[in-house]
Amino acid sequence: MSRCDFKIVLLGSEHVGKTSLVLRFVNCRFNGGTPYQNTIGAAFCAKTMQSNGKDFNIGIWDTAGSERYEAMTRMYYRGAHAAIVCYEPSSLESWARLRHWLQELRTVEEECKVYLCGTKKDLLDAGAVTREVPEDIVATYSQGHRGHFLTSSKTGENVDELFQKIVDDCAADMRLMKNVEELRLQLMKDEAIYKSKRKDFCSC
Ligand SMILES: Nc1nc2c(ncn2[C@@H]2O[C@H](COP(=O)(O)OP(=O)(O)O)[C@@H](O)[C@H]2O)c(=O)[nH]1
Ligand SMILES: [Mg+2]
Repeated sequence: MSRCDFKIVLLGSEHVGKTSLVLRFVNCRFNGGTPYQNTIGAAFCAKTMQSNGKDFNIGIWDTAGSERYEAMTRMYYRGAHAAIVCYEPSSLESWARLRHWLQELRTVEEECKVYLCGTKKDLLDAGAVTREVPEDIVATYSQGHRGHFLTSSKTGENVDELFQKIVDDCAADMRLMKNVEELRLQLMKDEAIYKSKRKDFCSC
């Protein structure tokens, strides 16, 4: 089974920590020492996760974030089941951009489950940066969405929790699960047809 059951997209300003979040989650590592590498267009990762004892393949699209690539980014969040919209609590600019993505998502992908993610928690905890985005404003905005997580890709804090909540929410969504089951059945039928055809033509 190679196709994805759930499609997750990461949105947010450049440098906010989207790629680091995906790398921490998928590879359990953090590349703090390496120079910043801008994501071009988007990158894709896949991982198998469990919810309620069942396996699900999740596909994660990490987008570029810069305005330069905005039209392209739209292509990636079309059909997404969930979106992680990132901001840095120490940057009002990144919060303004998050609000922009929330508006976009609401108009384009009504069904998409939205999760707000404040990044680089370790820097806040260590006092290396100061919070600029007030907590009460974040709480107000979070109410209309599936949740808010304050994560650190450096320590890993709350990263697995965020992705697990997404998979649990998707797995509990009856309408979405109906589509997943139908697609799985179709895939099994297609595979069976392909295998029987290959057997017919195989001369060995
Ligand atoms: N201390 C710390 N730095 C982070 C964290 N996440 C990302 N960074 C750093 O922030 C910069 C931008 O991260 P990146 O993931 O490339 O951001 P993107 O442009 O949103 O994909 C990089 O230098 C990362 O090392 C974090 O949780 N803690
Ligand atoms: Mg990136």
